[in-house]
Amino acid sequence: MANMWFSFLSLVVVVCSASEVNQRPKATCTAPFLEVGTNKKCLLVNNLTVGTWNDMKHYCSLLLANLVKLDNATDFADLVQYIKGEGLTKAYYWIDATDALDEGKWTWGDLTDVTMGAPFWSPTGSGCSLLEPTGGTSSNCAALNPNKFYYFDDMPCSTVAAAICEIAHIILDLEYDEKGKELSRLRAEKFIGKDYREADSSSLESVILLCSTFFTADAVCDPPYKEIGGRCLLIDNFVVGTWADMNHWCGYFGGKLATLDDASVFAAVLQDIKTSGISKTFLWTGASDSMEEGVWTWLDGTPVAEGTPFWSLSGSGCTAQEPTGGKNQNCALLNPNRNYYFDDAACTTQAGAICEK
Ligand SMILES: [Ca+2]
Ligand SMILES: [Ca+2]
Repeated sequence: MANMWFSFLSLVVVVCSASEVNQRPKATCTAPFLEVGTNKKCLLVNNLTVGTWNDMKHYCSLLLANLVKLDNATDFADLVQYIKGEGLTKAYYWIDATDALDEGKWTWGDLTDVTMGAPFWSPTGSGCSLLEPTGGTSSNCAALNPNKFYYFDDMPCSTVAAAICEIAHIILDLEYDEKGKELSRLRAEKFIGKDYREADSSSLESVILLCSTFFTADAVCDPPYKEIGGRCLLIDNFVVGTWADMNHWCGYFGGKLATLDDASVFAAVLQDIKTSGISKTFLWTGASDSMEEGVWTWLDGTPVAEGTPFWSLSGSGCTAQEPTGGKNQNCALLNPNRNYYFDDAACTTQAGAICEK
């Protein structure tokens, strides 16, 4: 028995060391599509051609493409940076999300569920404490709203807006990845259930899938830290204190206030807050502009990303974006009254902490 385990693990290690087998097929975008973001989505952000949601879905289909699917916070963050960087601002952009088929149930064109809440949907309402979508049966299509810093917003599908098209072969890549993950999971369950002989290890593919399970497995975190979004984090509000106090507190556990510099990590933190049942509380991050007003940095000195999908909206009609506190507010926390989007606050505010080791 032990020998069989050993030889199987050897096989996994040997095959996994051939790293090229795990690489996603390289995306090559053909004009008019351009590669955008770390996941190399092939996108066309066109603010000149406009129409209803259906019109623009048709327009994309003429290019053998579809309206963009944004089910990944990193892709969303990269796209917003691209729109800003290219000066493609001021347009509403249709995306592939709709609840026209079943009011309140938002799906992408491939009928997968749209992730609701932060960090995708726009803050709205009094004090920006609510989140879109709020348009009910009169608003059944989603767009990136330039007046809401490109967060998702539901609009009447008859609204005339621009579009972001995504070429189909990337969608196929993503489907391949998702299927791969699902197969990995099923096979890993069999393996862990010691029924590994039934796992089809004779085919190279299944071993590769097992590899991806072993080698993208959760980071091992020392308690009280736990793996959240691939980082070792501690989200706690049992003790509250100033920003400096709580950074010191994190130090008791060998860490410091967290660097939430990645949209997918931020999304995972939000998910953890939602599922862990932690009571509604302000939570310090490691971001501050104490050293130089307006220049936000993490504790390691790296710059804090501006804008969407990290920072809350504020002001009447939610048409401004944090940070807005100037010299009085030099530390950033996750604000429970703003669905835990980033907000600047006085560093003396009493808040819990997100620590990272
Ligand atoms: Ca609706
Ligand atoms: Ca400030």
